[in-house]
Amino acid sequence: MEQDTLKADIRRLLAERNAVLLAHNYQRDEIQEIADITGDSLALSQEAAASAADVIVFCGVHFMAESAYILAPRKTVLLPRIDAGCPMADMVTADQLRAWRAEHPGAVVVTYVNSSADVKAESDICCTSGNVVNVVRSIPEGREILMVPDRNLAQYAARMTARKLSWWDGYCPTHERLTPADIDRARAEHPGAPVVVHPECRPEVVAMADAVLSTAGMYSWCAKSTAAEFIIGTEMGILYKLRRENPGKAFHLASRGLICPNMKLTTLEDVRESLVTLTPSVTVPADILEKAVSALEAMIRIPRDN
Ligand code: CIZ
Ligand code: SF4
Repeated sequence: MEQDTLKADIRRLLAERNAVLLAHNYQRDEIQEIADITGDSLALSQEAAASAADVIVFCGVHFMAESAYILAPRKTVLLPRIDAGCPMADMVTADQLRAWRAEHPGAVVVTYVNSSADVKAESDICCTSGNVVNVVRSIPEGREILMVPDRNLAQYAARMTARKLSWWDGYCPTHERLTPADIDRARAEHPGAPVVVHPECRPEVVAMADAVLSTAGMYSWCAKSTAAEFIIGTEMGILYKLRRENPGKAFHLASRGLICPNMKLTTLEDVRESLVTLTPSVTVPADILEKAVSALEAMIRIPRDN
């Protein structure tokens, strides 16, 4: 089917179903183009909760749809590709976290939103890349802090807050691929362009960057900057909106490896099919939801730091 026909079909079905289409900043260009709202996982979950729609079509990965359901359990939350997961979220299980926690009585568990609902349910507070620094600062000095699952985000937060943290050994395979040699090469190709990277990158890459930001932070930083070109160290989907919102500026991906296969799974055909069948839907069992919602709500009360 032609893209235009597919898009028209999707818009019609969205209206018929009283549905809203949310797309993560790492989704394919055509998905972002047709979405009602694009954003990071935090912004999208909040939009899901605030929306008057009966159905949320979440174009992203599984943990994001779970978070949307946790914050809006009366709505139908569709994840057009149920196989779109996050390898980093899968690197820690609820059993593993319970066992780690048991070894550290009294510790505060800070869990990155890139985690399953089961893991969130074992946590005190969640964080995103947009508020991790403020979340850590909100914890009283002297309390032990355990962070899951991202070792790179945890090391970034430890450096920014000068706090001692313990971290789980998880990582994002996509961001992990970006190396200091890639940054050197990009800087040689684009002299003077600021290097803007995500805190999921390795600490040695983070140390080389001019700015370390969430995707939401990157949009506002690049819009405000007077630079004419930028080297971007996060998943390539971010380029769509950066280029559209900043027509006079050039954005170069720091490495060709910055593609998340899971974020690229969802196609227009999948979205259309999902709206026709109202499947696959994502739910969270009530006992898990009850515990996970307090960690997510605690996170939402902490303002963004970027
Ligand atoms: O929180 C998110 O949506 C992710 C995965 C990245 C970011 O920095 O926005
Ligand atoms: Fe997970 Fe990394 Fe893909 Fe985000 S970019 S969904 S953290 S694997």
